[in-house]
Amino acid sequence: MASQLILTETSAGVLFITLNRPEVLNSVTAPMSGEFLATLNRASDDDGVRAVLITGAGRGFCAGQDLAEATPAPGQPMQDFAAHVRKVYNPVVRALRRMPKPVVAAVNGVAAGAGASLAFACDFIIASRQASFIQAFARIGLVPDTGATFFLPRLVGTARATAMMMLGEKVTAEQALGYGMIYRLVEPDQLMPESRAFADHLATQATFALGLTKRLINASTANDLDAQLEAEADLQGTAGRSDDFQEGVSAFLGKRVPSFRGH
Ligand code: T3D
Repeated sequence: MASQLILTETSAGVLFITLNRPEVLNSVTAPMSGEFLATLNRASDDDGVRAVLITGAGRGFCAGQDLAEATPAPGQPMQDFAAHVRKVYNPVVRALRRMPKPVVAAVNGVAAGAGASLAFACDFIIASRQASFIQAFARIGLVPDTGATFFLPRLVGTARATAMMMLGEKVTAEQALGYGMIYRLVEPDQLMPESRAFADHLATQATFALGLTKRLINASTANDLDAQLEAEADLQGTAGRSDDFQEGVSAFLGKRVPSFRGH
């Protein structure tokens, strides 16, 4: 069923997801997160979806937790944030990382708190020159969550990650490119055309192997070298049995462009 909180559209193998609460910079409520998770889970199981593109409606990408929702009504107890993070945010991060196809974040504006973390959990970040990234948690006396303490040090190194997470300062898209935090920086009016073209390209590639590659990237964060070499050998065996591999080699030898079907 269509939701107003999460807009979706599928075209040529790309699932296009728009976080849609523009009046509050797409800050996240529990119902919105539930819709987002269900959408990601459906995409994960749908062979017709070969790439996912996520953006925000209006001038923001996502401002993290909706702070109005997080604030108890007068006389009511504070909600249990541990339970909330486990229920609302952690499953989304797992769904993004387990998605067996590439996920692109097209960051159109500010990405703050858990909104920045969501972008970091994607495989590619393409950012508009108007985008920015803020580890807003420190500003309100919370700790970074939604995977920020996992992804950010790996993306930018411990020194910059620590500064971002402890100071809560705005990092511009241009700085983010220099830090290696994002894949590509584009002019605002080019964000969606370029991101769509990029996702369209990804959706024509060897999706099955890309999904296995993502598994290896995930595993590399915990494995030692021997375990990682073994995982590569194992999944190379799996990739080598795929139709896409047959097609890739046949196209190479035939000096033609491959036509991958994603399995
Ligand atoms: O609940 C739990 O389980 C804990 C988990 C927490 C995870 C988290 O994500 S914690 C971090 C939450 N996010 C923030 O602290 C960011 C709050 N927002 C801001 O600091 C600023 O809005 C921005 C720096 C992101 C952007 O600033 P600016 O000046 O461009 O926009 P603005 O005027 O502040 O915001 C525009 C509107 O969006 C405004 O509403 P209004 O005044 O027009 O009616 C503002 O209140 C609303 N808004 C922005 N962020 C949120 C929000 N409303 C609710 N929650 C927000 N996070």
